[in-house]
Amino acid sequence: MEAGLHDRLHHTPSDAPTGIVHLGLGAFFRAHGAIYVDQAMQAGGGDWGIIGVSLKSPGTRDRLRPQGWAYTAVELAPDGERPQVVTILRDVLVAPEDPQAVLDAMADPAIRIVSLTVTEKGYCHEPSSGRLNRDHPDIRHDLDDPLPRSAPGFLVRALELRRAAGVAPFTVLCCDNLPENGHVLRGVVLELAGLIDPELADWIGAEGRFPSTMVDRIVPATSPEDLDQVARLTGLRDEAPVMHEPFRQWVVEDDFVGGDRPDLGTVGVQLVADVTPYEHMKLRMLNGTHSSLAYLGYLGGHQTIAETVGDPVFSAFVRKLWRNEIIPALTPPPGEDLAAYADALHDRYANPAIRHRTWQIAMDGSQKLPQRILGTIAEGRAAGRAVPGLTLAVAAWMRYVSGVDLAGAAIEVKDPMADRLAALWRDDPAETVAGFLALEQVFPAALRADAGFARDLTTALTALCDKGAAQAAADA
Ligand code: CS2
Repeated sequence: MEAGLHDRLHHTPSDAPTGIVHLGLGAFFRAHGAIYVDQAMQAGGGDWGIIGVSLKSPGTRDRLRPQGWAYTAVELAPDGERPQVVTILRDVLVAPEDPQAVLDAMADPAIRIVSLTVTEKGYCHEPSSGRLNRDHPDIRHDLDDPLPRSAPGFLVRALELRRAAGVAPFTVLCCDNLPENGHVLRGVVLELAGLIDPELADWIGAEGRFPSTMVDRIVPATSPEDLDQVARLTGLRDEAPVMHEPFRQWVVEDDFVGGDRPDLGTVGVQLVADVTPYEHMKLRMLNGTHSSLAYLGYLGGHQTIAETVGDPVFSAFVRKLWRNEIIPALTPPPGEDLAAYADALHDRYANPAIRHRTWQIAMDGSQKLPQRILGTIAEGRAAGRAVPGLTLAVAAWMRYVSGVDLAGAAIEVKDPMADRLAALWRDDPAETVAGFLALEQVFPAALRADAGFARDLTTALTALCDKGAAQAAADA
């Protein structure tokens, strides 16, 4: 064991000042944004140390604190593992324990960026429309109580403190897999602020910046076996490592308050004027097929994405999805070849070193399907293009959230709408489909009103339940 790694892991050496508060300190951010910022600081200095905030539980803070907030990030390539130690975190706060401490950190003039990875459901919006869900219990709480619970609540209350103190707003940097994520978050924040104080909303609207971003790196949840693997690899017991694939991409709209940001361009971040084509490409080609493979793969008995695309039926299925259903609806971003992008995705999925569970990706489908799959289906149908594979994927989601797999075994469904979704299952597939298509929060109006889609979905659901996931995918 080299002494340097041990020293860095247990005694954080850098005392560079903080400039970023990050909400949602999950594995993804620690394996993606945090590494980019760490490298940008190593390359060019700056005062962009990060204060991480866990919005729910203290686990990550408790594991990182004895390590001086440092952790190992392990790149898992098919030909071996490469660990590095990341020392960009300066502190970790746990919002439910002390929301005031989080607000104080966000209101500090030294902080110029608040970034977020709080997952789709953390924005408390309606996935089909992107609007704030005013009935969300956390939003109802945050309207009355200046100590917030929700991510939008923290943003609004911290901006309120900055305005009162005469401090410029921070840039809000959304790093979740939502379409036009900065734009959607801006809308949610302005709506919530408007309900609290319309003048505050005007100020945020005029002075605030919410650049959209496209983020990409496959980062499965860290498992207990991963901790052992890291210990074997580095000779050190790290209680909070992250495991990630080699590939990474971050495309960021270059629109920051006062132009103030880390020098991300030097470490490979693409700074562009319009992120939309990149977002569409990534959400529909990667996340859309990820979710499709998660539901069908799970119902077909596969534990991971690598296992699923290792099955020739699902490998052919996903290639057909890209070629016939997804790529025809996309405008490629400048310089991107979508067929090559699809081939590269297949290689990434097949990486045997990454154990990305179908069950993990299947989580929160009600929040993910609109931007990943339903938009492509709606556009395909409007253009008269057949979309049988994606329709089958939606049918597989419906079966999955019923809570019972095709062999009759229980599924542990994780979704904010889980109870409502499970209650929609009927013995008659047409009735099940009718119940699901009435969900305004999930299905866009064009699909809810499309009788042909209801018929195709019923046929797909029937095929799935009669023939099983693999045969239905082979026939789609
Ligand atoms: C995955 C994503 O869990 C999921 O829903 O589709 O986390 C995916 O791995 C990342 O977006 C890849 O960039």
